[in-house]
Amino acid sequence: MNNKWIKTVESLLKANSGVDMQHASTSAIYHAVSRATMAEIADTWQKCKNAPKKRVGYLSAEFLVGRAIFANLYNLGKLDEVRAIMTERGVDISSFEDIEDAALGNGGLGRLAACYLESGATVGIPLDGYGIRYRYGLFRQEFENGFQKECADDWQQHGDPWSYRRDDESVLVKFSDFTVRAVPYDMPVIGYGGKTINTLRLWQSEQPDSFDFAAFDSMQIDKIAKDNIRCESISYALYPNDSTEKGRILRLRQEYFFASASVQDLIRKHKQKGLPIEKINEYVAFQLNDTHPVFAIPEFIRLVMQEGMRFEDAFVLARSVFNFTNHTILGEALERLDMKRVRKLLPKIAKILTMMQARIEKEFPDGKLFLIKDDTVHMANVAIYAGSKINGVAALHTEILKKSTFHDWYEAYPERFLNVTNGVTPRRWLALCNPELSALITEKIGDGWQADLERLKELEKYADDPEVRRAFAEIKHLKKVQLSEYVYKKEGVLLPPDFIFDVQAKRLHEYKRQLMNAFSILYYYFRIKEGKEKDFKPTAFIFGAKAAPAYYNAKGIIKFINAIADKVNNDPDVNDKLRVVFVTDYNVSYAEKIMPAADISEQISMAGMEASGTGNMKFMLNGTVTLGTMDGANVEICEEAGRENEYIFGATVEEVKEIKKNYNPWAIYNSDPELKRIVDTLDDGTFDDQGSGMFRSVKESLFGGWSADHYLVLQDFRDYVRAKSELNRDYGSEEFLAKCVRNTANGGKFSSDRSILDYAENVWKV
Ligand code: 26V
Repeated sequence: MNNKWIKTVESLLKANSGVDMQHASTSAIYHAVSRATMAEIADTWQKCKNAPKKRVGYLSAEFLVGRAIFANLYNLGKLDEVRAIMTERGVDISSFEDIEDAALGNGGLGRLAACYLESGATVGIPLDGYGIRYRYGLFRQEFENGFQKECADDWQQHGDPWSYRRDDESVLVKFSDFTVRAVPYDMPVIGYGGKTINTLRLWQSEQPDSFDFAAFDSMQIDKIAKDNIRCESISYALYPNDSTEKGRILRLRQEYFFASASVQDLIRKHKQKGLPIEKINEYVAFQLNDTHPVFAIPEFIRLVMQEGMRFEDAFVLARSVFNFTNHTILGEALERLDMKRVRKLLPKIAKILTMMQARIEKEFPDGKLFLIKDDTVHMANVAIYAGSKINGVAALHTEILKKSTFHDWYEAYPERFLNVTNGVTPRRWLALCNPELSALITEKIGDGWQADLERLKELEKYADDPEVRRAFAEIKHLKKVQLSEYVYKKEGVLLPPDFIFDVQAKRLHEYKRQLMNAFSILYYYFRIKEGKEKDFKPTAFIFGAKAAPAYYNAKGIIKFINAIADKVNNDPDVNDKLRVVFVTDYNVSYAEKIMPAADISEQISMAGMEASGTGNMKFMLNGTVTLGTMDGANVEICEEAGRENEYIFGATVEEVKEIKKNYNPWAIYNSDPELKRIVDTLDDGTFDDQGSGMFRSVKESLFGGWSADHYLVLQDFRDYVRAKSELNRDYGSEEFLAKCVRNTANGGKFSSDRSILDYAENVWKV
């Protein structure tokens, strides 16, 4: 950065905080540095906005962007310079780590959206994000006696210097009972190299008129306040992935709110260019990130009909601009909305959905394909019927969509289905979070891999070079030392860096089987105590996960793992061999510290359940072997790296289907005394759930009712510990080190640049 930039920082400090650098708070300096950088990029950003080409609107209820400042400076090529300039002035920029992440997403789906925007800007595709500017993001997690406690995530506590409010581009969104103003906040999305800057536009809901004077005159202060709250409540908080029904109405309002605002915005921009509405498909494409933005389709049809088009033409036009990505086959996650509610809140949208249903009845009179059934609208069906393309997020997942989830649709429209395997941005998930490994890579293969990740292949030959293996291992050790210090400071648990770091970091869900991992810890715990694991290499089990607030069993599993951690870490018989930690408030910034320090990447979902996974890719790039099932993108990780370089276990999708025909968890439990003893710790007094009943409920999920051990924890347990023990034996050997190198070397496919180019070519045609 030049002289001008630091002058701007200093004058911003003076103007906004009335202090110089020596006396300013971290938050004030953060603000000034960010704003000075915004000024620096303003011209490029403006130029990119007016690109005359076709633009893509990525509609997503979630963008889990994390911390912006380091990634932005890195992509501008200014991070080292800024660090040096600030150090000269007595400021350590790592203090900006105290600034909260923008956690405007739950997990995989939201983080994917953030990676995709960054890649779009990097490969130079005009891709803009549209979403909601939640006042509160995903809850912050604390533990109280080992129980998860949710706290409000006030991510704007230190301001929001990375966005501009654009009042002049506000739009109105109408519900049957009231109207709100959608106010856009624009964040720059800076591509690697800084040449392209796209926009993430997040809508905030506000009252249409700032003040109701009539009400004020008649002293109806409570009415004023109520109206205000009603409007602002729409973008007040991000919904956690919950299966509960509460809050459905507000959720529906959220979905329509941002879909409508985004579509209005793009149509308005199109008209401002003086272009005819019938040609909008030559200038705009929409990607619907899961079903949350699907209201955009009937809203689009409504708006172009307002421009004078007939329904049929409007429908055909919609079909040429919308595309849809599915992210899960989990039944309870497929959105179905009560039409009674839609009619009540959004009568015009309900009418258009009904017209669409009439159209499909005419086209397919047998009723196999439908949008509305039993007065319930199936949002995924709307997206498939009224869109050009539908994609799954990994090869296996897309096959499952075609074969079962959307089989009837696939038969009717095979040409609409395609796969686009997920990816992650190598800038944040390798270059930035692991500068040590990045330096080694650059030393070996030269610069440029950051934006051309297939070049990592050139590392493959070094897998056979003992020196490079050792260098890899030394870096891994260094990252473990760094993580260990951080975890000790934050969690008060000591993880010796010479232990194996075995990590499972992802949302907590029964299908992801954190419980099976917990059981495996108890397996080693008992065996070590009995002297049966003489050669077991010391292992630290690291968990990071949030459970949806209303997901009772997920919270029970968190408490269970925390109870295990307590017991194991304090037992002198085993704590030279085992450590367990459940890190608090796992988020993007924590992930950036964890991924580079992992020796083992746990990807152990029941086959068929994890659509793709993206954490698996982040671990791989950082030289970590996968301990996993043949699920999601794990399959492709094996394809790329060679299955012999991962540790694969468990039932495959086909085997799961077979096993489920007559599955009996009791039989497994009764025939395996070691496993029985482990499972029984849930209710034999080994652990205390403080009278909550949670552990009993977790145990019942394995046996009780129609869905006994729905996710085959007991079934896969033996093969899991078989693979885990094999990994433990191999660890540290020359061959194991080679596997680590081969994982990084073969991670090229999993760059989100590749995913975005796939979308551009096969879906958006830009
Ligand atoms: C939704 C819900 C809604 C209600 C019940 C509980 C529940 C549990 C999970 C979900 C998933 C929402 C969609 C999602 O985040 N899918 C993830 O998308 C990632 C990016 O494509 C992918 O890598 C993950 O495998 C997939 O789970």
